[in-house]
Amino acid sequence: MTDNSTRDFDAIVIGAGFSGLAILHHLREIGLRTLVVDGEDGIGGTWWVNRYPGVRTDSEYSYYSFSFSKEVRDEWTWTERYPAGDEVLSYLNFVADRLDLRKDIRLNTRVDSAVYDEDANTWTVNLADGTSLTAKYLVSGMGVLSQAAFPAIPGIDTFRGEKYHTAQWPRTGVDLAGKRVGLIGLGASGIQIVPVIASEVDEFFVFQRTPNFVVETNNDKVGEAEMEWLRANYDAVYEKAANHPFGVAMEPAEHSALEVSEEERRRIFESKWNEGGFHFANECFTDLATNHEASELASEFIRSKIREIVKDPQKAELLSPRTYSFNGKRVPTGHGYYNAFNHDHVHLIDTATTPITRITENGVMVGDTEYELDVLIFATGFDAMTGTLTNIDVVGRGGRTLRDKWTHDGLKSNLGINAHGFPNFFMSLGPQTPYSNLIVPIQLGAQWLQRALRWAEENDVPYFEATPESEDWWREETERTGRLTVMYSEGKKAKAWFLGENIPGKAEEFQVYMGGGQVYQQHCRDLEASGYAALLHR
Ligand code: N01
Repeated sequence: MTDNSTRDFDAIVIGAGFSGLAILHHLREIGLRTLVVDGEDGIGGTWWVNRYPGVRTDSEYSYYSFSFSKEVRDEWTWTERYPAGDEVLSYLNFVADRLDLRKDIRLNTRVDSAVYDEDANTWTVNLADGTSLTAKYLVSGMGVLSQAAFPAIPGIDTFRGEKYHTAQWPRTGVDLAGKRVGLIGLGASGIQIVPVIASEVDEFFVFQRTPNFVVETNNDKVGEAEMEWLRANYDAVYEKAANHPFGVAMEPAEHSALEVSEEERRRIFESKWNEGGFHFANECFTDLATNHEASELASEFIRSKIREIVKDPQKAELLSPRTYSFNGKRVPTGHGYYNAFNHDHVHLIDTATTPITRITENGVMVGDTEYELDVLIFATGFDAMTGTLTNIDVVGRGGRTLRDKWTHDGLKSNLGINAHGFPNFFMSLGPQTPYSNLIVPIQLGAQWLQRALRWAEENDVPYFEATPESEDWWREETERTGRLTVMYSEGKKAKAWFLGENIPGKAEEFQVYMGGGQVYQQHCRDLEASGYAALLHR
C-alpha cells in the first residue's frame, strides 16, 4: 500500500452534489482520507443553486436516487413521481447525514486553482481564502451544468429592474406578485418556470427565440405502497436504468416508427404521451433519436398536441418547432407548460422573426418595440460540461491548464474520466460522458473510481493518466456516435449546449457521448479488465 501521509489528504473532491457525496462515500470505504470542498454554503450542488420556481426532476423518483446504500433505500420516502427541487435537496441532505458524510465536507470553500506538482506527484488545491490543501488524487464533482451563462445581448447591464438567472436564484425566493415579468430562455429551466410564474404574476412576457418539443409529465403523488414496492425492487430498477441508453428504468422500444401503420403509430404515440415525460421519448419507437423521418413523425404528433392544448392558433403555431425535429434538442418535460399560454396575461413574443435588439433600462427591446418590465429572468443555460473545469485553473504537467488543452487540441479525454497531461485527476461526469439520467453514470463512476484507486494503491501505482491514443479514440467515438443522432444534422440543426453551440466562441464538438449509457459502461468495464491499459502508469 502506498504511503500518502505527507499530503493533507489522499483525495480532494470538488463539489458536494450527487457526485461529491457518492465519491466521498466510495473512497472512504477503501480507506482513502477524502475531503469534499464546495464553494456554496449548503450540500446539493446543482440542486442547491437551482431554486427557481417550478424546479424539479425530469426523471422519475424510482431511478433518480442512489441504489448503493440499503439504509438510504429503506428509510427515504419520495412523495412525488417527479420530485420538486426542495425534495431532492432534502434527499441529498438525508444521504449526507445517514452516511455520516458531513464531517468530511467543507462548505464555503471555493477553489481558485489546482496545480499538479510533478516531482512530488501531488495536487495542490488553492482556495479563495488564500490557503491551500494537498492530495494525491484530485476529483472533479463540479457538475455538468453549473456554469451559468448570460446571453450577449447589448445593454444587459443597464436594466434597472430586478434581474435573475434561474441557476442563481435567490434562496429566499422572489416576490413576483403584481409585477411585470419577462423571461428569456425556453430550455428545460424556462419550461419549468413558465407555468409557475404565469400563476403568480399580472403580466408575463415570454421571449421565445426557438420553441421546444415539450413532453408533459402527468406528475402524481407517490404512495406508501409504491415506495414499498420500490424498496423491494431497488436493484432491479437500478439495473434496468443502468442498461438503458439514457439511464432511465424503462423498457426499450421494439419497432421503428416507420414499420408500423399510421393508425398503430398514432395509438402508440397517444398511449406513451399519456404516460408522460420520458416514456414518450424512450418507449414509443427505436429510432426517434436516430432517424430524421421517424423523429419528424413524433414532431408532428407533438405539434398536433400543441394545437389541441393551446387555444390561440397563432400562439400554438409559434410554440411548434419547425427548424429541427424531436430529439434534436435535449427533450424537456412539462408541467402544464402549453396550457400556461392560454392565459391572456401570458404574452408569447417571437424573437426569431424580430430579434431582441437590446436590453434597456426599462425592459427588453424587440425590433422597435420596448417591453417594460419590473423583473427580467434569464433561463439562458450554461457553459455546459467544460465550463466549471475551464473557469478555474486546473494546471497539469508542464504548467498547462485544461482550458488551454481543450481550446487548442479540441475536447479530449479518456471516457470523460481522465485527461492526458493531468495525472491522478479524475472527473465525475466529465465532458464526453453519457447523455443520460445522470444518477446512473454518477453512481457507476464512483464505484469504478473506488475499484481503480484500490487497485492503484494496492499495486503502488503512482498515477493514472490518459494516453494520447485513448483520448483520440474516445474523441472519435464521441463524434461518430453523436453524428448518428438527429441532434446532428447539417441542414436542420438545433443550436444547443450538447454541441457547445450555445456559447459564443466555443468549438462545435460533441460535449456528451451519445452512443448509449450501457455501451459507455461496457467501455469502462473493459478499461478495468485490461488492467487500466489506456491509462499510463509506472
Ligand atoms: O438551458 P438551455 P436550460 N437570446 O441551454 C435561450 C438541464 N436541466 O437551463 O434555443 C435569446 O437548454 C436559448 O434559445 P435558443 C437539462 O439537461 C434539467 O434550460 O438558443 N435566447 C434557449 O431557449 C437541460 O438541457 C432540468 O434559441 C437565448 C435557452 O436560452 C440543461 O439543463 C431542469 C439567448 C437556454 O436553454 C440546460 O437547460 C433544467 C439569446 N442571446 C435544466 N441565449 C431538469 O428537469 C440563450 N437563449 C432536471
